[in-house]
Amino acid sequence: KRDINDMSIWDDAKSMLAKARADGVETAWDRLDQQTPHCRFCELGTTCRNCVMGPCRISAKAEHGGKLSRGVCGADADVIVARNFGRFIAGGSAGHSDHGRDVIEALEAVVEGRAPGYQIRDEAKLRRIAAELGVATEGRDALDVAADVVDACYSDFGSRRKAVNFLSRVPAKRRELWEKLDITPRGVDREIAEMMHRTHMGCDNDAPNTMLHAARCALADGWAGSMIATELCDVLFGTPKPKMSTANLGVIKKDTVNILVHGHNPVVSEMILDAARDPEMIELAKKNGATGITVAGLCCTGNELLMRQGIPMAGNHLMTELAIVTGAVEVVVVDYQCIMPSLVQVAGCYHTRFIDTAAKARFTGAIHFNFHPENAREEARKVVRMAVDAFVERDPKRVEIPAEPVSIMTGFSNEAILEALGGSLDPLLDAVKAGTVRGFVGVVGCNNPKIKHDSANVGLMKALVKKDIMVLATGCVTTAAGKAGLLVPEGASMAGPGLQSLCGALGIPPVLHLGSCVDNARILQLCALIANALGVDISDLPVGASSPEWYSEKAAAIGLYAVASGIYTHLGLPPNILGSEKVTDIALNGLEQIVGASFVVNDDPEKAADLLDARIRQKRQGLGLQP
Ligand code: NFS
Ligand code: SF4
Repeated sequence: KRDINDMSIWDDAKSMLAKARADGVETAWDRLDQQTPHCRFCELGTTCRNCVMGPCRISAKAEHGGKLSRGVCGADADVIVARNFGRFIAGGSAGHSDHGRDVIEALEAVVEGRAPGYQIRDEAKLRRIAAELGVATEGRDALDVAADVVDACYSDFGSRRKAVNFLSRVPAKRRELWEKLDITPRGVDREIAEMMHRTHMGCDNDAPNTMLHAARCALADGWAGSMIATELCDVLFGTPKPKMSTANLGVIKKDTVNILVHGHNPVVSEMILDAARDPEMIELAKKNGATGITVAGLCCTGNELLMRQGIPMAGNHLMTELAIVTGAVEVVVVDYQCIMPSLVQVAGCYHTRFIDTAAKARFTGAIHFNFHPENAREEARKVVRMAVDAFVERDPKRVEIPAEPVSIMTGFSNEAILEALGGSLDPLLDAVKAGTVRGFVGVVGCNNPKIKHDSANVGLMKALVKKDIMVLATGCVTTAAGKAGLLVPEGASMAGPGLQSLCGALGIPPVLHLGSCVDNARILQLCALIANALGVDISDLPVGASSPEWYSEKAAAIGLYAVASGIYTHLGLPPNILGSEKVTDIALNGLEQIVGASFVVNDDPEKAADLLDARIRQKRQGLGLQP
């Protein structure tokens, strides 16, 4: 068995890994060991299962004597790797964007008066978005405006547009480049469907061409699917404002009923939180011997509720199994994405109820509540009730809560950042010009048991802030940043002198939390705002992106839309493309010539920080600034 000290950098994780072993609970690390070594063909991306003349696998190895250089249809490694990568990107784009569509549906249900419990909480933002979408707002009722916003957003998913709506936010130079390359994203579903079409046997058999469409597909995610999810959730649940909260497994309380929300779409988790805050429910909890009800977050729906409502974060991706191992969780309620099916088994080892809520994400062995906007408020009450009832079954002898929570600061939407700056970007631009802040890097994404849990996430962030590079965090990186002390103003003591002084002046942390993974759209928008203010392209900015411990299709889509938007992007481990030199070279070099940014892969966070630093240096010089 692996040494627990090599599995995570955190004490709360290590304690629970030990408890999992003692309790006979299998974790992702155990299963990774069972799966290792992985299929080499699949790792290289050179297997194809796109038709039943195959499956085929390609090998350039001498021992195969040149006999495995093409699939039955004649596709070579380049074509197969590009096709697989394209489908991978389509999968990620579909995840974010279908989530975006669900949010449109929730807003539509509000407009039609059939979503009790939901409302428009930020009407000013609704009107701002409406104006951007060309929807009339003067003298109109909020619900009428929302009805037209719903229509405009739906239209971004179809085939009738030449470009998605929020392209109006993109700097002109970038839009022209996309036009020239013919990668302007037209419609979310269209680009995803076209990716599936192109990768059918006998269609797009030219790797660079497939890669370009992968970029288009990812851009539809970033500038439409994800952006719509973010913007409309702000309308429905409020635009995040800075606030304090807490993180790590210590947020699970010994004496309260504990409900963990997991997944991505706050349309479900917001209602759970609402029901859990109902005094009647709290009274019931007290009757059962608890002092109250805690709702804590896992992964991205946790980030959504953290940003807007300040709920505590129990953990990120690799903490989801371990949170249940505390033995103090009554209910895990999930919607979709990044929810390990193993959670059903882990929950089964304790008194924990595992509840799924989405017709499109059912888990065998789970308790199902069929949530939709019409019944969500009611269903959420049933879920909370179930948690309260389960509390009496908790076995105190099996409870171990391994940490005291740490403080974190959250809520840095672009609106909040602008407000903190006094309403204009100028103070920030001045700080960049003066070199107080040398640049920005979005550190985003997941955990992956192939990498010591959070070691690269934290290592990279610490190395960057030391170089006076401000970090913008989203997704599962958030909890890592929080546990490392980087999400509080005091964390500035870990930063270089410039960033330290800026953080001190504004009372902000060196790592700003911008939200969940769809909220990477906020980072895109911020980059566009800065580029427009300076009259340059996004690729001219001293910025970068990184996903040090990524695992998912969605993270790859984010990386690709960042690159295609002009942002140099580091990955801690490569996607499964190394079986094609051509595709690998496009990702690492070719894209720089085409879209002005590329990927870089490096598993050493210190080296990654140096690479991002060198990029920022180069871009600062390009803008005529001190490196
Ligand atoms: Ni992002 Fe969020 Fe976490 Fe990775 Fe999964 S929860 S959408 S994919 S694992 S950061
Ligand atoms: Fe093999 Fe070609 Fe079919 Fe893929 S599409 S499985 S390479 S025959």
